[in-house]
Amino acid sequence: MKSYQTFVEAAKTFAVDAARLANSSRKRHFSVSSKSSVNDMVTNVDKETETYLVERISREFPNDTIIAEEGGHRTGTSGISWVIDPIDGTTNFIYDFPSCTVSIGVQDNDTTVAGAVCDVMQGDIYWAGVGIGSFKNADPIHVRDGVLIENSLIGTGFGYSSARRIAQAEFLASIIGEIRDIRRTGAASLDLCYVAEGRLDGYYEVGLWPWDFTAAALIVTEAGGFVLGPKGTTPSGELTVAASTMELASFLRAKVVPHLPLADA
Ligand code: LIP
Repeated sequence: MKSYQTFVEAAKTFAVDAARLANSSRKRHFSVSSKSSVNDMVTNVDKETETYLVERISREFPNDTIIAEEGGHRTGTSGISWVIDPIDGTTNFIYDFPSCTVSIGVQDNDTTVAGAVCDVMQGDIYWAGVGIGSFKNADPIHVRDGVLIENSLIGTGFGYSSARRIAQAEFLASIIGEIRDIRRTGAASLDLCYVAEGRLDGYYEVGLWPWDFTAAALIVTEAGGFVLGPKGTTPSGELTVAASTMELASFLRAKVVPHLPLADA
């Protein structure tokens, strides 16, 4: 098997090149269609960027599995999986709102060993490898230290069905008085990278997909942060939590879990 460093470098290169491709289409007219609901949109740029990534990964890593948001799945034999979101934050991309990324996670069986998240509009590349730390471009990044729960800035997001969004907003109202404030960027992978670099103290969301969080969860933990799921430390569609301290991560999980399945449509 290739070294994990090979996957780190490849994920970074693929993410940067795919983000450049997506960004070149940003000012051009593009087609928009909806998926699970009228709010769950996808553009031809999502699909073209995914096709680019699937073709490049398949060419350079022909025996690896690919798991991709817009359906570009390939089944491999190597035990290595590439988990890709061609544009995380599609709504933002459509509105030219500055928060969308290309996210690429690499897993060895079920363990994430490399992750790269490229901010499409800013061009910044967040990346990490298991055991080597987290970086933004060439600079090491680390979570913000010493935050108190009542002073914490928390990111979150909302799903696509009205029932789910109402339940998520009602939950948010129940905790917003116990924290500093919330931020809602519209791209889970970027929220998680913001935790890794200290722009956010914590983040929680229900209803995500593996391509939203696989790469950025590693970037959080390699930056000294903590990632939790509904039980244990594996994030999932049921619940993804990240924070600079285990105390804050545990606080957020303890608040959300009694309300699950918050994500139910
Ligand atoms: C988005 C997530 C975001 C969530 C949005 C949406 P997409 O992913 O990154 O955190 O709140 O509802 O799911 O669909 O833009 O790739």
